[in-house]
Amino acid sequence: HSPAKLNEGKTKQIFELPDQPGLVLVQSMDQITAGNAVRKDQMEGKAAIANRTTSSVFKLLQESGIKTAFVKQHSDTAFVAARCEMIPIEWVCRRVATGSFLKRNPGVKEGYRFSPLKMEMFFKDDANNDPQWSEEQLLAAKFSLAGLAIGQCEVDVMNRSTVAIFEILEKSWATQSCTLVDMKIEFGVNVTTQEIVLADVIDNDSWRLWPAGDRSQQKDKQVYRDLKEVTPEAMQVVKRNFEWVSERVKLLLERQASGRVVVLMGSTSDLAHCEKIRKACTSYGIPCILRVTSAHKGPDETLRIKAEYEGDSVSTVFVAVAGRSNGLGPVMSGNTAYPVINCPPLTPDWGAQDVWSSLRMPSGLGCSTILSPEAAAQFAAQIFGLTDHLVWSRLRASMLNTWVSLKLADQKLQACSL
Ligand SMILES: Nc1ncnc2c1ncn2[C@@H]1O[C@H](COP(=O)(O)OP(=O)(O)OP(=O)(O)O)[C@@H](O)[C@H]1O
Ligand SMILES: *[C@@H]1O[C@H](CO)[C@@H](O)[C@H](O)[C@H]1NC(C)=O
Ligand SMILES: *[C@@H]1O[C@H](CO)[C@@H](O)[C@H](O)[C@H]1NC(C)=O
Ligand SMILES: *[C@@H]1O[C@H](CO)[C@@H](O)[C@H](O)[C@H]1NC(C)=O
Ligand SMILES: CC(=O)N[C@H]1CO[C@H](CO)[C@@H](O)[C@@H]1O
Ligand SMILES: [Mg+2]
Repeated sequence: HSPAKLNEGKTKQIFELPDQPGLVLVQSMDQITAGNAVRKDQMEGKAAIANRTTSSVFKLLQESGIKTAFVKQHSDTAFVAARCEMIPIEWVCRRVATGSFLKRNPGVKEGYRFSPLKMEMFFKDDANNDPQWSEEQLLAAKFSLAGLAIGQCEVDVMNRSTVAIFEILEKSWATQSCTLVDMKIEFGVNVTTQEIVLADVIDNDSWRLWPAGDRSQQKDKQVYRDLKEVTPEAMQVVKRNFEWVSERVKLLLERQASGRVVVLMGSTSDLAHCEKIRKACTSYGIPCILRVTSAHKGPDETLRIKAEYEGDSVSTVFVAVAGRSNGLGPVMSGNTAYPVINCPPLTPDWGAQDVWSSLRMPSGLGCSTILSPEAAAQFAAQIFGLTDHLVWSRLRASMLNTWVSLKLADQKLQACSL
């Protein structure tokens, strides 16, 4: 028997998965619409392209730590997602002024750069052409979805999440020399967990992309909206553009630079401390190698190990873990151009004195000192994040998730004390 259709829109159908009640199948259709379906053409293969785009983008965001409805690819044209009740708002985020923003804000020149990002929201109401809403209007609507009331906290979470999602996609597209001009997304409430998650899809229709920041080379759906006449040739151009994006979008998942953290410990008594550094590095997707060496007792070995990691052109951040007198970090720092982070495991008895061996340096040394092993790994990640968008995205998502948990913790505490 065929699974029940839960919903059908202009571009996709949603099916129940009978054996997995918390999940749905999101099926794209070979149809492209613009101007709220006034213009509607079939484009063969569009569904498959859209599927690839959504899958890659959601995978990128998911792996970064953004909460999304996406679960896994199912077929050429469909993916499995957490079943959501959709919040009927389109969140729009803009870096560069263009399109409808210029019409609604006469006088602003195309190309004006928003920093911070410009946020707008639109109520999804086809009959009224999706009117723009203020935050106050959204609050006044008192939506409740999957048992979750959409109040100030939920609105703030969506607003913040949209900014983080935009920044991650913007950084990722920059690796392909492509400017993410603007983006629109939707959130749903996961019916199982009542969490707000990024849902629906992100495909060509969801953003404007300008290769090399050049509007004339735009690869997004605007090409289709701008067509004066829909001819087979014109549709081929649109399709080729879509394919251009879906090919590029796969590259967003690829690491641009290779890097590693090498933790040097003075003795294996510091192994537990070092394992914490390794674990945190792994959470950012950074390989981490542990070595034992003492700059006091075996300086020749310390320098030999250093040379080993300088010799293969893989970018390296060294972390020096040495208690009591930290000779290791400063000796490394004085002899390599790679960054060195001191992460001394301080003991309660002499720690306050020992820390000075990591802080007070001879001139010409640039090593930093971070006491928490997790924070040392985070700092190393921030160094790699300068050139590796995948690491940067995990840092950015983690910042968002911390902000959201604080917000939810406060909300819970307020509710309890009422
Ligand atoms: N994970 C999900 N769980 C439940 N419903 C979903 C999920 N993802 C998307 N939907 C919903 O599926 C429906 C069909 O999507 P489609 O985008 O084709 O609709 P549409 O015609 O564009 O209408 P809309 O204006 O609501 O987007 C939409 O109502 C959409 O919100
Ligand atoms: C949403 O629901 C699914 C299953 O229904 C669950 O596995 C998942 O962890 C939930 N949370 C998120 C963020 O998707
Ligand atoms: C999103 O948050 C920013 C910063 O708090 C605020 O200025 C803006 O009005 C919000 N946008 C919307 C659409 O709610
Ligand atoms: C949609 O994405 C494809 C790649 O999937 C891209 O080539 C194309 O330009 C986009 N299409 C439209 C109409 O925006
Ligand atoms: C069956 C199929 O081709 N589906 C594709 C949808 O997109 C993902 C991600 O790019 C591919 O891995 C799938 O093969
Ligand atoms: Mg839609």
